[in-house]
Amino acid sequence: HPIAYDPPPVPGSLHVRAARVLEDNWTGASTVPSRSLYPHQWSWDSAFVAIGLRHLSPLRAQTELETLLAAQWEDGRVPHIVFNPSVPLDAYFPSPDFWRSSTAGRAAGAPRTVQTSGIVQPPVHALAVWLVHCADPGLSRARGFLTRMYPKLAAWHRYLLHRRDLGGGGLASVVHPWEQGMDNSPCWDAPLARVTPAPARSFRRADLDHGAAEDRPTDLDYGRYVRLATDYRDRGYADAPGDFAVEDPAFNALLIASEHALARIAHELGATGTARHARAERLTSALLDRLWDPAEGMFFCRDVRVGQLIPERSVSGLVPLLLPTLPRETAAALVRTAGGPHFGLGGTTRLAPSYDLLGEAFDPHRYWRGPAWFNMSWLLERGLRTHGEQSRADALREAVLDIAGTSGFAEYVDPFTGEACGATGFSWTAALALDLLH
Ligand code: 9YW
Repeated sequence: HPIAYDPPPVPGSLHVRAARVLEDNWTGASTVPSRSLYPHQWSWDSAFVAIGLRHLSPLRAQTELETLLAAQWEDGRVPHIVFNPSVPLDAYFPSPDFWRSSTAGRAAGAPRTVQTSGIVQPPVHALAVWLVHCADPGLSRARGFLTRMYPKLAAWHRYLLHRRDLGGGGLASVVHPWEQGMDNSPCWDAPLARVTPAPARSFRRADLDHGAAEDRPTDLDYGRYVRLATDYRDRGYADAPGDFAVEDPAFNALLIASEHALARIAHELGATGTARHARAERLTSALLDRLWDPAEGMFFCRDVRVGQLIPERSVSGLVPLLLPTLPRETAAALVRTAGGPHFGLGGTTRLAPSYDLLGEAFDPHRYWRGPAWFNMSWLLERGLRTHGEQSRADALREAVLDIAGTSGFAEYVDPFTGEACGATGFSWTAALALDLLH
């Protein structure tokens, strides 16, 4: 009998395949986000990776965060990239010779032994440290994990709250689109338009060697990213109001969630943690005062230079749903907005799009201008569950697990179809799928 030909499925369960991605991307002390595109250690990637890795190896998860925090600057900042010295300089742009951390960052206390970038990324770290501790408290105590991490995390939050309150309203500002993590979000279009781009011939984009140009930011975006980073470096990474300063809802919501986590860590170490919970509540009030738009039912970015909200709907404006102490009506409005025409969750989209489906700049394949990213859906899944939306959370969880597997753990996907974009074998996609399996 002729046997119908069935292509062999990629072997292994989702768990086994996700674990293999993290194994392949492990360098011995940390995990690269992607072997091809991002061959160093990234800050918020490592936090998400550790959250998944804790289910495979609590020791590796602790090590991941320890490696990152070992590169912390004396002023408290945690750099967005820690460079691997064995990777050739031209493998990723901007490389260590662009940031020049050990010379340009000397006044800010950059480490001498390791090369880093000079900007930051969203503060997911205290949350990750706490979740990693909870996965194996015995190992964590035996290794003094929380005792060693606590002062570093406290200094990190102090840096953000003191050096980065550029708007004076109690929230942290980002000074570069790369800091917020959604590089080419349409939210940055207006503030970036004020920045004179660096000439295209003054740098070489290594990302285009590995990624499709139509899925990546444009050359004009890159010219502006380079200008902003160069100016910051040439100021010795001093935090004075510059051309770009934005208060972002996701960045600040993650800071608040991490402040609550830091309170739990303090409590575990024998303090009360009360002052930290109180600080998180003050930050939550500031977030509501400065970034909430009741008419639109979501949070917006604030352009600190002009003192106004930026009228672009980004998934970032839904992320505060993560916060358990958000007022009930605020959480309910966010759930409605997520399921409404701008984000389509549970309707037209399978995962949360990074940007407004009805926005003029929407593009389902271009990076942070529409595609769905797994860390955003993971945060929303947590938020839905936190606010009692179990069936919506279950549906989102199912979609994340399904699309993580079928896309080969893609970096980002078409929000309607789940089609893979960017790199595959992407670490936080694998890690967060693993976390949702547990
Ligand atoms: C780049 C590593 C990083 C993420 C960012 C994402 C992308 C780097 O990759 O930026 O060169 O474009 O936007 O959030 O941390 O995965």
